[in-house]
Amino acid sequence: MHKRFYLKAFGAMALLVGGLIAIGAACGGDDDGGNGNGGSGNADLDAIAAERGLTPEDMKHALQQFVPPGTYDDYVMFASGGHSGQVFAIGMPSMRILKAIAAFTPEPWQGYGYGSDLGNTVLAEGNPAIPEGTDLTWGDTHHPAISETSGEYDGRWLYINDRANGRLAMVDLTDWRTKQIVPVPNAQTSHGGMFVTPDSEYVHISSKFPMVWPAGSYADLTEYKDKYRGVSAWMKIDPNDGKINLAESFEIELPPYSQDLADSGKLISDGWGFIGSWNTEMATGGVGPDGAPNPLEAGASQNNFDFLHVINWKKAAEVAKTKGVETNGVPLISLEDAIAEGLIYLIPEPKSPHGADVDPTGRYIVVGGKLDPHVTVYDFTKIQDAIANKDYEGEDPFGIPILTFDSVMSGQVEVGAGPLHTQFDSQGHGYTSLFLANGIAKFTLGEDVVKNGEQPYTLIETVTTNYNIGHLATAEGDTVSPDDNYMVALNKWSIDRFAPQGPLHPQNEQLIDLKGGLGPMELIADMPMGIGEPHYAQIIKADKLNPIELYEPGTDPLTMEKSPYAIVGGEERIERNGNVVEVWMSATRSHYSPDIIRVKQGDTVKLHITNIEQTRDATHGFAVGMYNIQASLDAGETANFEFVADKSGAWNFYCTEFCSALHLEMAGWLLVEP
Ligand code: RUQ
Ligand code: CUA
Repeated sequence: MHKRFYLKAFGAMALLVGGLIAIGAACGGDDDGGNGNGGSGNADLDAIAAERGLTPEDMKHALQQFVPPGTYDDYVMFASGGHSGQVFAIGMPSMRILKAIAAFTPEPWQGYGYGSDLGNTVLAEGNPAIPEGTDLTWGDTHHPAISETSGEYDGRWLYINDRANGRLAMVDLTDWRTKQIVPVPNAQTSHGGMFVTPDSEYVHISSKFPMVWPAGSYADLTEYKDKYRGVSAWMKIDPNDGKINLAESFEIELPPYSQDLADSGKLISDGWGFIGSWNTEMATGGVGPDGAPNPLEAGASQNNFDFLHVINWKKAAEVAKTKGVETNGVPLISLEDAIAEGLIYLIPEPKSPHGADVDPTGRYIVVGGKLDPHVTVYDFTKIQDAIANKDYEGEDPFGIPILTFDSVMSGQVEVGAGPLHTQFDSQGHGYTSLFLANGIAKFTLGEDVVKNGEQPYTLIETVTTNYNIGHLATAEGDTVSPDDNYMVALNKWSIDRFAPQGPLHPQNEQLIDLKGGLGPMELIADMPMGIGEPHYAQIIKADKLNPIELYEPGTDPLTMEKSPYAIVGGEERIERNGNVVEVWMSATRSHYSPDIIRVKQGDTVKLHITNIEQTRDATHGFAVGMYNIQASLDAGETANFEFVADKSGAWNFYCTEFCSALHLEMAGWLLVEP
């Protein structure tokens, strides 16, 4: 019965595939062509499809996704890895994983955090000053933000937040390695606050749960309203190296709500930022033997409205210079000053909102309310009018003016159950993920951006996703000019989509074809992610990325400058100074020089290794058994290790990368004499 179906289907499929090939050959087109004209090779394709049990639809999807061996993807998706603490780079449309980039968590393959100074230094500098003695080797990545120029991704740097510890990491996209982790002062957790301003002036990060102020002090939850505070942090990006300059950053005190997803204004709303929130009830939970039956989820869902925070960051940057009070290394504007200076306003958002996303024109801000089947769209021009006219419907318990909902709301669309996050195309559409309804809804925005004869604020269609979608990302989606071809659904559950693997299933990233924004949305591929829990992703055109092929000889990747410890072949040496043994070593195919290091037990070993290769991909590893040391040294890189030789013995060190035919011979001895 199956056979008959397939055989029947293949006639149609052969025509379709034949047509696709013919069209591809004729015009390089990548769209689906319906009317095929047969052509050669169809018998082969039929046979393959029959053997593999593929339908014509499957064949079409395979062609839509296929990237031939040896050719490159059009896009790279940078996805967070959740509590893996990493960032994943994935080629699109092929959905091939290109790299796991270590950020907050030691990563063994590249040897990040296993003895060499790149990972060790970055991880150590990422430890917050308060509380003292904090030694973090784990983080929870959520929201990547690629640097921008004029509102377009420019492919230079990528920032990502640590949900757990209120930090951010900077990944240098010249070599796809993390170069800095910054603990955000006066914040303990962070969630949705990660975005870059349109010219990468600042990367914004806001707190998730408020913390006790001042940092390091203690207050019981009964003092939540008075002693706990949130923060909106504007971290200054150095335009030369992408690193954060804390002294030129600034922060604004926020009420102890749970600040949530946030987005940057752009074009007409450039200079402003928007932060959603929930738990304006300021509930603190309390279940179990200790408290009343008052779980946080119930306490935080009482109000019909929470607040979208509207922040004038360009003005705040000026105000910070005179009114900012240096607080743990960063100028902090008090809530009182922020209100007096007109830096902050609130807008009611219906029922436990989550996503807050600004459309490519900068005019519309779309908010999804987890417990409300609508998205609510606010109009920035109306917000400006309401601010100018002091059109307030009240103020919050902290004195922040609340703009009148009806004055700033532009439209609502019923999209389905559990709307979370919204992305956009350039055709005036929003795409909202529906966690509860398992899908993505496509709808139109306001009248000045709606196109193709469509009506504003109308649901156009939904596509099913599998399952429990969180974020979604469109190609170039957070820029002023999204591409209208690909969208990825980042699903939390996969249930029955992949071969069973025990109780834990992979996440499922699903590739959707948007067809130029003209639809219909077509789901074309599943991608299991069994190495982390991606939350958000940004998708950049691959040709905007400009990674180096090699390090200049003797480069320290941390500074991207020549290392003072770099050597060339012939300069290798070992020097002893008291109980410090310093080694300048070279690595090349297929040996280290020197390959015997003699020390006394208890000596401090300072090891500087230069990979003197200048051949693309000629990476060597360096691992010492029993010392937990492992690093990957890329061609041209100089890496430094420092350790105490506390275990006596004859310890073998070796190259962990299969670098050459004589890779096994690339080894040596660390002789630690008792
Ligand atoms: S959010 S749980 Cu990006 Cu929907 Cu983090
Ligand atoms: Cu060098 Cu293996």
